[in-house]
Amino acid sequence: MMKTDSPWVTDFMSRLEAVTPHETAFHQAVGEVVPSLEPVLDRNPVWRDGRILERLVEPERVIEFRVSWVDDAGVVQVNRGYRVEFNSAIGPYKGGLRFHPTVDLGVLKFLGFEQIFKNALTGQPIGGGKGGSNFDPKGRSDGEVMRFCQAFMSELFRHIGPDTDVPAGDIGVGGREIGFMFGQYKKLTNTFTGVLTGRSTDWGGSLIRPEATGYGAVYFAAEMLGANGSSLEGKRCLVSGSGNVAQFAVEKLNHLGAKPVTLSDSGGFIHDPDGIDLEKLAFVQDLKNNRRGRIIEYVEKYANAEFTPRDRDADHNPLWNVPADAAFPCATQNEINGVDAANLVANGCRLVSEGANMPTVPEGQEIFREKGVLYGPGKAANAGGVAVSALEMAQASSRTFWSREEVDRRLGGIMKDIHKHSLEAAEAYGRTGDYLDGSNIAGFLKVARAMHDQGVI
Ligand code: NDP
Ligand code: 2IT
Repeated sequence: MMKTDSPWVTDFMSRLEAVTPHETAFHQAVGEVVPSLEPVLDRNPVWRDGRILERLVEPERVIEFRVSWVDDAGVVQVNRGYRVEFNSAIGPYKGGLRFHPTVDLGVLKFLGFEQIFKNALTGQPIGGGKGGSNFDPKGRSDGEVMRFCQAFMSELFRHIGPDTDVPAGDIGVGGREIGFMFGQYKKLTNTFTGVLTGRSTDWGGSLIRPEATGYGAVYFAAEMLGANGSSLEGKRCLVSGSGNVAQFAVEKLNHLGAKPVTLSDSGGFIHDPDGIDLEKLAFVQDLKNNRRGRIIEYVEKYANAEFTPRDRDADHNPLWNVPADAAFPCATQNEINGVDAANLVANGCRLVSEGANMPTVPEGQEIFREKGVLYGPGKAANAGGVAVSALEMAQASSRTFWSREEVDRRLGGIMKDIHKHSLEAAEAYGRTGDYLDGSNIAGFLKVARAMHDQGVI
């Protein structure tokens, strides 16, 4: 939780922790939001009396299920599947599916909770949800991934629908997995609908959806810099991760004249002081998306780059100690701790735009705040992905599809609006220039009004 002197915040959090023991990631996500909302509830006692916040931290529904499947060796495997249908006040549940061995209910509740605010910020009619499994796709054949996805959807299909709950990708779930899950949904229901987003453009997907999260995080950074009379031109940038979000952040940074110099995966990070240009990015995309290789292979191809293996026992991640002007964490939660945040600032980093969800621990956020770093929290900065998912829903249901330029133009407009509304909300509640408070408040206002309008349900 952010540092607070407020007895109300402390009391709210201790009651939440008492009824949700062990869900530490969820406590962290709620603890980031509640201090921002105190002045909002003070000014709107009707929401306090209506216990809007108490209702908001309780998912409307949690589905947990067994996923059994047979691997290539003929061995029966058992995983656990989940869908957290968190809040439908402003639209059908919407949010990704994560396949990663660290997935548990606490992780999915953190992601689902953040999704409510993020989706409200996009201005699109989508509620908040998240799901996934502790299945680890690493090292699995295409056939194994297909059988897992089919087994997962054989239960999930009865809970979702294009007007009910619309999942998409997240860590470990990309175009391949969406294809297998869509195929199984279609077979079980005999319907061809927009039940999942991130589909191939050959069968109902939107152009720019693969690019949208990474592009959006860079557009958000450009907005923050623009509001301060600066730009990304010539800026050295640290990017973590090497998956969907990281790849398209690197692409857009190149388009805007910046110089991305790092990428990572769970094995370590590469530093290329010459910059990761579009040709090098194409190598990474082939490596990661087609050959499913490791980022260490980058340094075999590009001799000027250096690889640093991950040291799980270290108190900091040396990626964040590379001197740079800006940082784009695009891997996973809690990848920037207090030491990392201090290192970034000490080395001249003046901007952080979060492509990942909750990549910075509260102590790190506090450091960015104190040092005046332009800090774009994930729920604002990475909202471009789900925003284009909502545009995919609109296109699919009207059976009309837009050009790349049209979707990209809308994405740019949405990121601009999120930036503006976050700043306006921060200003209105006495937190001038604070994007963390501003995005929490702007997202909450819309959901709170909708929950109030719809009565106690
Ligand atoms: P991918 O699976 O495509 O890529 C994830 C990347 O992060 C990989 O390089 C992976 O390395 C690395 N990574 C994952 N977990 C860890 C870990 N525990 N420690 C170190 N590295 C790790 O996922 P995405 O790019 O889609 O997602 C990245 C982040 O962006 C996540 O936080 C996700 O929630 C967020 N996000 C994604 C959106 C989307 O549209 N896809 C939208 C908004 C946010 P390795 O392969 O070695 O595991
Ligand atoms: O965290 C996220 O916003 C996503 N993984 C994307 C969700 C979506 O429905 O596109």
